[in-house]
Order: sequence, then C-alpha cells, then structure tokens
Amino acid sequence: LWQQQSKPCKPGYFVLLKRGLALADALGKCAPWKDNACCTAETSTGAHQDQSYLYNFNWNHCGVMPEKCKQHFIQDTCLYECSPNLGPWIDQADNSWRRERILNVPLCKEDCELWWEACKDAVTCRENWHKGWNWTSGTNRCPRGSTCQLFKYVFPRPADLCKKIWSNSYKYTTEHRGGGRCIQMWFDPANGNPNVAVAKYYAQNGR
Ligand code: FOL
Repeated sequence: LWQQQSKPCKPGYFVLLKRGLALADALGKCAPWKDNACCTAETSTGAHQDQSYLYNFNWNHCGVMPEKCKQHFIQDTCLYECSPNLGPWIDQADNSWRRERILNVPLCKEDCELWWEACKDAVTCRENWHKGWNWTSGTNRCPRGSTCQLFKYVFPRPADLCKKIWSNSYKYTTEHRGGGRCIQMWFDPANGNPNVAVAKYYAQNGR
C-alpha cells in the first residue's frame, strides 16, 4: 500500500520559498530533486551547512569530518528531506521531534559502499546517531564515557554503517544501481530520477 507523507511533495515546491536566496545556494547537492521535491530550497541550503538549523546536528563531534565523507552525509540529508519516492518505507515514529520516519529503505549496494569508503577514516563516538548524545550545549556532543573511534572500527562493514547510523532508515541490499530495485542516494537528474520506478515497484509488490 502506498503510504502518504505529511510533507507536501510536488513540482515547484523546492523553489517556492527560495525568495532571498541566491540560486546557487538553493541548489547544491539537493539539485537532483529540484523539479519534484518534499523539501524547500531553505532545507536544501540547511542540508549543506555544518550544524544546520535542520537538527542542530554536528558532524564534527570527534574533530572535523573529512570533506569527502561529509559529501555523503549532505547527500543523505537531501534524500531524507527531499525525496518524493520514499513513500513505501514511511513508518510512524514515536520520537519527540518527528511523527514519521523512514524504515528499511533498500539503498543500492554501490551507494552504501561508496559512503563507507569515503568515511572509513572519519571519526565518531556513536554507532546510532539518533540517540544517546549530550545535547546540553544545544548541539550533539559525545556523551561521557564514550570514545572517538574510526568509522571502520565502529562500522566494520558498509552494511553496518548504512543500517545502524540512522536506526534502520536504510536496509543493506545487494541490488545494483540502475536495476530498478534499490534507492539511489546519488543520481544524475539529466536521466530522470531512477527512484520513481523503484518506489512504484515496491508500492505494487510490497517492500
Ligand atoms: N538521514 C536518514 N537517512 N534517516 C534519518 O532518520 C535521519 N535523521 C536525521 C538526519 N538524517 C537522517 C535526524 N537526526 C536527534 C539526533 C539525530 C537526528 C535528529 C534528532 C536527537 O535529538 N537525538 C536525541 C534523542 C531524541 C529522541 O529520540 O527523542 C538523543 O538522545 O541524542
């Protein structure tokens, strides 16, 4: 069954609120979704900022995150906030900060592996980035007693990263990009959005 999101997802929504923003700011990594998105240009801009107002989340909680790794987190934020093709994986959430979440989105093998590869030498103190931070300063800091370790030790395999970091937002799959059976975090919009067909497939055949 197709589940409906509470956020509006429609052509033109992305640029609806871009007044006052330079076009370059408004696009960035979320540009692939610009023609049909569940996010505004403000959200896109926020997705690109360290410690953005989106969740006050600090990627640099164990020292500065390497740029190549950060690019994948920005892309993840774009998909999470902007994709109109995650309907089959929307679930109720019982958090204070959201009523809906995504669960078990089948991320393409390559997208998961490239993310892990880019981040394996980055450092973190948490396996699940949704929970257990110290927020007393207004942003997430490592809780007392935790230690900063390389991603490759916290997440030994790509599947560990993709599944665990956002509490099963993603499921690890062996499906390949372009096969129509997995969601791509990265795509070239010149060839259309490959996730449209993937959502349709899982909406019809069960997730
Ligand atoms: N990307 C993807 N793919 N899935 C997501 O669910 C996702 N979520 C975020 C960003 N990118 C995502 C949002 N991130 C807290 C921590 C992280 C976060 C949002 C909120 C937070 O406030 N954590 C508290 C617990 C709050 C609660 O559960 O009530 C903490 O204890 O650290």
